[in-house]
Amino acid sequence: MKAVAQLNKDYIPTLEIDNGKLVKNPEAPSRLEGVEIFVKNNFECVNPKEYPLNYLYNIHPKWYVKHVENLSKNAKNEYLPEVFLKDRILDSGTPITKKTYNAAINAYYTVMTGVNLDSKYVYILTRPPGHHATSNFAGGYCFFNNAAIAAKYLQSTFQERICILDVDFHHGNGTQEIFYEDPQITYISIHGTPEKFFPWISGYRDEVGKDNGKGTNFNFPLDEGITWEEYKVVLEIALEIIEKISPLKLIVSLGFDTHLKDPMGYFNLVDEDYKKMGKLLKKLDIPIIFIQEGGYDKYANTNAAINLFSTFKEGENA
Ligand code: OKP
Ligand code: ZN
Repeated sequence: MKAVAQLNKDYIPTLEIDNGKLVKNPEAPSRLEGVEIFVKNNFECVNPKEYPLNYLYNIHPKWYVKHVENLSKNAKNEYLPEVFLKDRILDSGTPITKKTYNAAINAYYTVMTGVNLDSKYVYILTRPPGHHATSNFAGGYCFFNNAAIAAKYLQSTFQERICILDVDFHHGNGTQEIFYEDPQITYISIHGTPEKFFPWISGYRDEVGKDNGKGTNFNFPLDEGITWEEYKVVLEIALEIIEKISPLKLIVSLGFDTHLKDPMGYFNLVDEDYKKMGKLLKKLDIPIIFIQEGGYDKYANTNAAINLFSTFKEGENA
């Protein structure tokens, strides 16, 4: 197992609006600092390298990247949108600071470094997260869609099928939208039902893909309070789909906000459940690239990571 980490510790959004009130923004580097220590002590960990931006432009048009850059460079203190469509930010949980653009670009470098590592299992530990960003809208703390960039890079380089399994508590509306008509990239998500939880607008069962991509999008919305017994049944269905497709690589959009202790997610998985999740993923015997998404309790995140990855450390020198 190899890893690449870049937590952008100078990028600390402080605010978001929740229920009409300014509240503390939980998407801070501290949430992943325990995970980073674990990774550095246990995996071969490389430094991110710079890459040209063309693989970013395969997902996000140049004008959108420039737009994020401009909002960021012009930000005084912290910018929260007032007119969503004009600002191309979906929600009030995605403030922009002077450091936002650099952090999102650094995350891109980290993703590109990770997808080019020579190892059966790779962990890309970075932030800001990506799965809520569409090709031309930011949202849910996300600006550039890290998992989509990785998937598109692999698919176009190797002309092979790629699967994305999104286990963050929140539906990855951005990733779904980006690949909705793409027959080569399958998106599968297990998440809190959008009837009750962010991002509200998508993540329903009947969203199955469109045109050539019909049948390559799978949503498994679940109620709050789900424990491993119930989660496992759905995860096994998702893994059967992946097995059938037999992709060149599996990308896991990895959110730890499914943990009982997480303040933003409402499932009830506990530490040991992530070990079981890891075992099921490893049984697939398909190369996996894990990309960090959510997870907002520092201790829950650390314990989830230790348990999940314990299986991948053992045995073979993959
Ligand atoms: C990001 B990820 C806005 C509150 C909504 C957004 C949650 C974003 C989760 N008023 N909070 O998928 O972990
Ligand atoms: Zn989430």
